[in-house]
Amino acid sequence: MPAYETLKRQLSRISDDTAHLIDEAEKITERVDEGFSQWKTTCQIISEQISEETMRVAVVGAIKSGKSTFVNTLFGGDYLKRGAGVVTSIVTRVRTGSRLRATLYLKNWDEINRDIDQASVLLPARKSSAEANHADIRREKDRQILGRALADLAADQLISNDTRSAGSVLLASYLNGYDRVQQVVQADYATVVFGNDRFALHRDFVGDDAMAVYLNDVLLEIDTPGLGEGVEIADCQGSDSPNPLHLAMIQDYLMLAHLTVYVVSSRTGLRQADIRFLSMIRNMGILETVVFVVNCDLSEHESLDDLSEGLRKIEADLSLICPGPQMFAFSALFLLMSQMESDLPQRDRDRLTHWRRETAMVDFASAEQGRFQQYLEQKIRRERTSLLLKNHLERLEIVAGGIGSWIDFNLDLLARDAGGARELADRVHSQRGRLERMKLTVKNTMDGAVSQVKRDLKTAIDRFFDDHADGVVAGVVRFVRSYQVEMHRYDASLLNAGFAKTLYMVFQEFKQALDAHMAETVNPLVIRFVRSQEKNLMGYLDEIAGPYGAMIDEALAQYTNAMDEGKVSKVLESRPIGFGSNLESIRKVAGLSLPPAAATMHYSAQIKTEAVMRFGFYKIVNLVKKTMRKSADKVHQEQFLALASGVKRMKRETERSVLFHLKDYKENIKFQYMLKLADAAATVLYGQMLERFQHHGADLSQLVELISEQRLDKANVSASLERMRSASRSLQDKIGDLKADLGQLNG
Ligand SMILES: Nc1nc2c(ncn2[C@@H]2O[C@H](COP(=O)(O)OP(=O)(O)OP(=O)(O)O)[C@@H](O)[C@H]2O)c(=O)[nH]1
Ligand SMILES: [Mg+2]
Repeated sequence: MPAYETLKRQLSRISDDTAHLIDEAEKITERVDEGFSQWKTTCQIISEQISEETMRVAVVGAIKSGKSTFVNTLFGGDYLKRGAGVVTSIVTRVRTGSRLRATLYLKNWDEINRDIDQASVLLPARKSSAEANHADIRREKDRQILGRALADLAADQLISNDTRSAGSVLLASYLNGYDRVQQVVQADYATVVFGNDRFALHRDFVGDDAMAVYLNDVLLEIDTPGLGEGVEIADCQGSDSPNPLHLAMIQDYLMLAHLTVYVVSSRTGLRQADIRFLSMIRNMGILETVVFVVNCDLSEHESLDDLSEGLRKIEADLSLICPGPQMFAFSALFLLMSQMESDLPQRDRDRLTHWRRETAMVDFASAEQGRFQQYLEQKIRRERTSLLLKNHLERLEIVAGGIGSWIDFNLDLLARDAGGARELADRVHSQRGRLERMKLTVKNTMDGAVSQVKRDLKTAIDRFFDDHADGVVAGVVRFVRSYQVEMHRYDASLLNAGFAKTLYMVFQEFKQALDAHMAETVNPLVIRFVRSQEKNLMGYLDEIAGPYGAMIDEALAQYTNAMDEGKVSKVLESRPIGFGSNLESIRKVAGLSLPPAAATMHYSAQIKTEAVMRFGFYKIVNLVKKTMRKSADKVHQEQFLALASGVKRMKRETERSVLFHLKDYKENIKFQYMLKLADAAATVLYGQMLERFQHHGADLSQLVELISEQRLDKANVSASLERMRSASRSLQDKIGDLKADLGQLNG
């Protein structure tokens, strides 16, 4: 059985050969034909997409559960830093490549400045300076202002290491890293590449928060077979990070993943953070793509019995969220060390030797690891082959079949004398009229269906974001309104640092809580909703198109009959026209993607600082005026009241901005994504229908003309056509064989 890589190359060659055959056919008719160019485009798209077809595997789990160690075992070496303990969480994608290379994808300046704007809402210093026009970290003045503001907060002990808010951490990281990255960040998306000998250096960048904050993600290409071409494994750090932005980054990857490996450490078992994360996965509607790997710490368990007991407990806990979980238990570190034994330092080698003495546990773990390996390989095989089969080979079959029929028909035509050819062409011509009319009907039906489906999509999206009691928007409003600020916690801060800074801290905490609500509750529901709408869309269009497959074939059969004794090749067996798993390639071709998960948190751009501050500020002025005549207690009380009213305004203003923002977000999902997707899907579908109509190839009148005018060297053309016929037949045979091979791999 040939390997996937070989099959992929075969497919690509078939596609090129088919395109070549179309070129030759074009040469014979001496003209460019619409049908031919349609076919050629198909071949071209297939060639391009085959090499990009990627199966994505997400690896998630709590901090220090062994995700990086596990991913390393898949490539047999310490490529990803273990025990990194980085604060800035980044999705690291790893795949097999021709050489060792780390590519760091940087944010662009707009993204960075937007992050900064978001994080500095209500930051006292911003009020006077860059508020009207947005912050730009490239300006020295802006960096100074931000730096001073952060230093101020630190001096007042409002931010210390354990109370630092996500916002102030982000700002501090951006400022700290600026000097080192300013040369590489660009207005457009830029990358930094560490190849071969410099590979390990990428860790200095990724491992330093101040620089890592400038990254969108990281791709490692490893020059070992790994899991094979076209498989990408993503180490998703930070699934239990308190920073909702990290969760959003992971959600973006999970959305597109074909398989999710959830790593649980046997040392800790399932914890609250795991349950939360898994509930989120469930709400996203992708629990069925999840398998569990329990990373067994061999030092932690006294015996196999003890380990088994732990595993039973984990399985029972998991079952509450994910009934009948698919679970594998082995030690990632043990496996990795065994793989790299000769390169290990003595200390690790001793550890390995020590572990090996635990034969019962080691045997159990190896058996489990083997079981997992088998599972993974099968899963990859299936996923990749079905991507190739459904997305490409079946389309190629239609095109190759079509060009084959065209060759047959023209050979038949050439066998006639000029009169016979003319007569046949006339007959065919009237049949062609029928086909053209039918094409028009199909087009109209499709157009109608697309309008309808777009109307339905709009309605569904509006309803999802409506203000009904159990909707996400109402949920957010409830969250904002019921958020309680424990005022007494800010007593000291009010006295020492004053109103404005205290309000900033209050807002930071509030924003963090609200963002967490967005990431954990709103995003999964939105994602699930969008996925279900995508599914409806595809199903609906398929339903519309399905019957046309048979109708087109019937019309083509009549067309063939009209050519009576023209021994035209068999009509393709009727196959329903459909998308299969094409959604992803439709997105790719149309350049569409859902707004990133973090988009739900971008509401703070709408917050008008003055609206929150004005009242409080007025109070403060009053306060200062009266301070002289008041007791300390009284002053404190008034400060307290000022803060209380500031908080009230903050909540009201946030609610307003969130509502405004979600409306905007809704319209984006509608117009920038779903409706465009509907159009793109319909275009693809219509193209597939045209391809089918095209089955008997180009308009024949040109060739008949050439024959009757005797401008065509019949013998010559016949010889070319004969050559093409044998090429076409061998092509179709190859397609048949490849289909069988892929089918077998898939089975
Ligand atoms: N004793 C023991 N240690 C392990 C095992 N697996 C991983 N470790 C160690 O545990 C530490 C954390 O493992 P990582 O693979 O970095 O965990 P992670 O999930 O990637 O951690 P974060 O990326 O920080 O969330 C590392 O020092 C590993 O060497 C194991 O099976 N046994
Ligand atoms: Mg890690």
